Amino acid sequence: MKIDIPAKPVSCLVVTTVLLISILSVHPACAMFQKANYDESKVPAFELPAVLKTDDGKAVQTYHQWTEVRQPEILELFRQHVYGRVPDVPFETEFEIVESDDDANPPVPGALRRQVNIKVRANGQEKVFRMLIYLPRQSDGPIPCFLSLNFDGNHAIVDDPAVLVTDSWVRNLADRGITNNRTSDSLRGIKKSRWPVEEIVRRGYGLATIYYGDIDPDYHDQFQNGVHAILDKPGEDRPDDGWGSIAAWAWGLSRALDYFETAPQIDAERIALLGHSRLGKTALWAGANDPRFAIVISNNSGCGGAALSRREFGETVARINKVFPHWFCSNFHSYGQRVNELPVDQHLLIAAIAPRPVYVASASDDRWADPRGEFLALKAASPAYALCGRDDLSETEMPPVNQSVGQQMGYHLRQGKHDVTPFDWQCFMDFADRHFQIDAGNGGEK
Ligand code: GTR
Repeated sequence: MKIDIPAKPVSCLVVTTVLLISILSVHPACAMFQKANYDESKVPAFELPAVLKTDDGKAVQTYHQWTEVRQPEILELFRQHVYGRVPDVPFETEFEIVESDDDANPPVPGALRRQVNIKVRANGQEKVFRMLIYLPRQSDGPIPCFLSLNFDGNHAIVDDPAVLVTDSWVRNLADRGITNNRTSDSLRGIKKSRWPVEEIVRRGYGLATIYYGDIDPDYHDQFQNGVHAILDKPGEDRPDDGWGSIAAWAWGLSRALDYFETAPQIDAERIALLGHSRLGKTALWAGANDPRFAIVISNNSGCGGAALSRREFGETVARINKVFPHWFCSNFHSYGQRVNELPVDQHLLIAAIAPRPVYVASASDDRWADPRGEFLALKAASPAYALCGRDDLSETEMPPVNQSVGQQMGYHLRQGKHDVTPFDWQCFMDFADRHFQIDAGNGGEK
């Protein structure tokens, strides 16, 4: 006997859903429903804003015109349209070494540990963020350092029972038992694969890190907490170019540099700033803004970092603003459907670091971050380096995987996923060795 299943209500539902998704996917406001493009042939034609031309069309031909006119103009455009502007209010900083260890058997062989509270005061309020520092025990003079924010708390980067645990807001990690936005001792060392501390100090470098959520918690709370809360002028409406979280994290990195300038063991003139992913976006913005950072390194930073927005490959401006509205200023939110109208693209962010050494690292499986767009942005920043009399990137095509190229502008495409691996670190340290004149075979001595 044949049984007729009443198909109508089901198909009605399916048709309605499909229809709704189709409508939503073409509606400009619905970036969430748009599928990411991973097809190179579908990358739209675009024209990048010129590196060596001012906004009003004047050619930039000398080093002086670069540093005095175009570079400040680029920074200002990024402040106004992308990351936002730090409020111009007076603030004070104080540094307190809260823990230091000269243990004969240190948890990280060959390393001294320091933990420093960076206290910032403004508008009658105070915010404290804590920096963890490892330094090589053997050194002849002030030590060059890598500085990098971390995602999960200082205690997560290393198996060291003495590292203090943050009580700031953290992202929940249900599989690790973190469900109330507070971290715990049980996360000690969970991210150690990304932080080869022993190897870093063996090569003669210090490593300094701050939990990024100590500076500004990574969720949208209308900028009520973190450093926004103490620097924003009380009672004033937020301007459309008010600073977002990336600008806040970047500002915090400059406060770490303020500390290095007071610490005789550390060479504040040889600081390599490094960041991964959203913190790679942050490293680029911090490095562009603060010329005291001697080297700037972006790892897998993608959209809003090293990747060209106009390619609309992987993550797009529309999507990033939708999912992470607090990272940028509100002016940036209006560019989702008109990236070609942005007066900047991300090659200008890299160019703004010139003439200082810059390194961009991509990963082959990290299509969301658009590895090719990262390479092309670095390449497109080259004229600024050439004008400054520095080596620009001579490669015209992406190098094969796992091959580091470039002198003043370094690049590699690591095989694998979105991550920071020992291979990445090896390339970053080799790059820093070259620029800081460190002989790697010599235990890090100059
Ligand atoms: C993703 C985001 C990216 C990237 C990454 C990260 O969700 O879309 O822009 O920054 O997070 O920071 O881990």
